[in-house]
Amino acid sequence: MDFDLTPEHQAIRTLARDFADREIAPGARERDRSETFPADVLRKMAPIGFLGGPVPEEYGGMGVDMISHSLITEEIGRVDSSVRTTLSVQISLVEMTILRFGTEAQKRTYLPALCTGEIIGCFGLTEPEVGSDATKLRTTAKPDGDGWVLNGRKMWISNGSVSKLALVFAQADPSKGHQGITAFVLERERDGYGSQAIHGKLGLRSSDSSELILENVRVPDSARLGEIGEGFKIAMTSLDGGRYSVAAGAVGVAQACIDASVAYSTQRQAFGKPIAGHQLVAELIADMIVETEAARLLVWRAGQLKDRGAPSTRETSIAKLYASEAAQRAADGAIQIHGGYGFSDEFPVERYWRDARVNRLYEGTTQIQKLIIARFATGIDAIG
Ligand code: COS
Repeated sequence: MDFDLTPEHQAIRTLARDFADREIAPGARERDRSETFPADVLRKMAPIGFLGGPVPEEYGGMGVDMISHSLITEEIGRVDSSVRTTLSVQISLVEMTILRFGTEAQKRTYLPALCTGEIIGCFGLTEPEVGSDATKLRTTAKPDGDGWVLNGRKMWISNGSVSKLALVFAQADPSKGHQGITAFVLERERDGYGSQAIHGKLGLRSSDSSELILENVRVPDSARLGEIGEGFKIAMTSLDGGRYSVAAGAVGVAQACIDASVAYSTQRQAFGKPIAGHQLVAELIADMIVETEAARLLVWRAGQLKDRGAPSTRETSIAKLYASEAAQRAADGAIQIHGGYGFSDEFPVERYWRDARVNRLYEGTTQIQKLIIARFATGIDAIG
């Protein structure tokens, strides 16, 4: 067991930290206010390789390990969760899924373009009436000649309106339940494929969240990802990666709350001294530090398992649950420390709080993570 980062890990963290501070942080508040998708940030990120971190170099990625992937994700999440979300979907849900389950032709066609940001991808699992119970998808895929016809709607799809590529999960054989679900790689140009951006979100205002509309979308069988009926397993495997990325991003938010709170509390005076000198403020900061460091170690543990190719579903759910809850508590504490200023976007902590909220919802709610964790312990299914 080794809790130290290697020199390579430290170097990649420094690279990501510098990029995040220089290129992402300065525009974060304005993008949040104007709900502007961070296309310019992604363009700058592409040449460094951050859009394809863990994808092997032969497919256009950096080929970094999962610890490095978490370090990059944490640093980006530290300054802007909207950018981090865009990246988590692009890498963990789209690229890694194509890498794992795609044919050689699909990998060669899509991965290099995804890793350079030439195309943005999205992951179409959730539907207007299907969230946690992902086995009950209503979107259908019907065989049609040498291809398929897809019909349905997908909801809360990050990158949905800005993407040229969508992984879509659809029911191809309702008699088989979740074993009828089949995955497809859809290119946007297809007739009948539309999207509608969702506005008025509590947080992640500069990331794109959309509804996808699929009306008689015809695709060739070569657009199928994996085997017929393998879609649910593909989705769950992808979510093991996505949840890891969310957890790392949440650690970044929690760290940002510590940094902001330390800076503010050592300057702001009350009762004749910096507020950091008051015990109840010191306690808030100490709690944030303890929980953030615990969350980070949980992420690294899951990452080590992934790097070894060992099962990591349980450890990923633990990291995702703990880090996302810890980030929310840290953001709440940070607002408390900032007082009235924490309630305005003059300081970033209110954005951290709003953005942190969705980590407890997307890619499996906190409650779903608890059910997964408990099922590992008891062997008894409390899901459904
Ligand atoms: N990796 C690979 N396969 C998995 C898996 C994983 N992490 N988890 C489950 N599976 C497989 C199981 O092995 C099982 O395979 P078989 O059909 O061969 O038996 C199948 O998937 C069904 O699994 P399970 O019995 O666990 O399904 P449940 O309905 O009990 O539970 C939960 C599934 C609730 C865990 C799942 O629906 C879930 O994660 N829901 C939340 C969805 C979500 O995160 N949505 C966010 C969308 S992305 S923003």
